[in-house]
Amino acid sequence: MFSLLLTVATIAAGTPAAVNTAKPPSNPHIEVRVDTAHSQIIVTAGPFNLPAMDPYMDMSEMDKTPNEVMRFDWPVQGYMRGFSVVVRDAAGDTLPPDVLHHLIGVNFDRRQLVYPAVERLFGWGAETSPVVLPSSLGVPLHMGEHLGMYAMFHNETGHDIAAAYLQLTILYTPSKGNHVLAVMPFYVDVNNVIGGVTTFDVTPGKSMHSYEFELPLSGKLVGIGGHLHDYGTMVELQDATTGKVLARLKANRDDNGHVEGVGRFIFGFNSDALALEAHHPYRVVAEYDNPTGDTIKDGAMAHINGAFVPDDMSQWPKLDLNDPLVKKDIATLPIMSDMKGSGSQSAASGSRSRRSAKSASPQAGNAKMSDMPMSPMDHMNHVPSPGSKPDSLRGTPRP
Ligand SMILES: [Cu+2]
Repeated sequence: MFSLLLTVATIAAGTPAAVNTAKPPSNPHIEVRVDTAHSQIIVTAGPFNLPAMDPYMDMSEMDKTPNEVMRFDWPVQGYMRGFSVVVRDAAGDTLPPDVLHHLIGVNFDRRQLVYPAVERLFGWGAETSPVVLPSSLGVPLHMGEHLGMYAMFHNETGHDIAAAYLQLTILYTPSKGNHVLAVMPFYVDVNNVIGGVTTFDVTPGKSMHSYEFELPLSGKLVGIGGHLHDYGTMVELQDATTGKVLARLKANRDDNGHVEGVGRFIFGFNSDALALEAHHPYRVVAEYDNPTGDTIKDGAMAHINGAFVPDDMSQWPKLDLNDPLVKKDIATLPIMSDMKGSGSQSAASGSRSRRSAKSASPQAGNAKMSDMPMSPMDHMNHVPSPGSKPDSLRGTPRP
């Protein structure tokens, strides 16, 4: 599902766009089109001017590429149930998927479940495959709701791209005439710093990090996924009162401890979903095991995200735009703390440039971007067949 799209399309050098030496366009605009026949919303943004980047330079160089938040309004009364992204050039031809490092969607009208921060509605990385929820599920959105998205690009094609266009296709289910179970994004991090970096240092040997939290309303988790950087071993959800492990997501590591992926778990959509109680203490715990003997500055991240079905949607915490943390979150939105962590991580490990890390272990770099704090959908685009073995352990019997 998260298989890498390693197809590298060859772009002919010297396309009309590339030879244009005039000052390139730098004010991308956004266009939203609704295709009611196919229940699709097509959001096109651009043009973006993407100078060629040195593949061996530090990832922080990416901060120089356009990454403003582009706002648009949700144009239908209905549920979001999937999305996909392609990048095209001025001629409409598809660009290599890894030109787009990530694209994050934000809902400025709704708060996150755990944190006083705006909702991260969806996320896309170069390695993401199109996401589709079962038709009976969807993220509820109201017509006119204020959304936005921001992108980070990484042009390693070897030549400048004067005008790139993002094309986001969102699948929706109209509210009218459809019975849809509302699922909401769930995100909890061992070190979430709103408006700051969520990365932390990886000390030699084993280390644990945790964060205790409560939910403002009760509901059920139908599926979760985890995110860890290299040397992470697992991230788990605990009942903080009893210490019981509710779900453990193990990292898939190679012999050197490089993380190639983190487990995900679908509890189920009905009575088998994991019930979480309002105002009850829970804990997210992550373990790292760093064999290098060195501290890796800002090398780690750990979070769980997933899909949450509230018992009573009307109890969802209100977004308080006067809350200093919410203000800070919005003000710092395009800042990608994750990549800063990755950048210093590759710097710390010296010889591992992005490209060499990529070829040595195709998913290692991408694990960083594959499940960011945003959408339930990353983890929902497949439903395990009955009797299939989950790739994570559940510590307690089903309720
Ligand atoms: Cu990360």
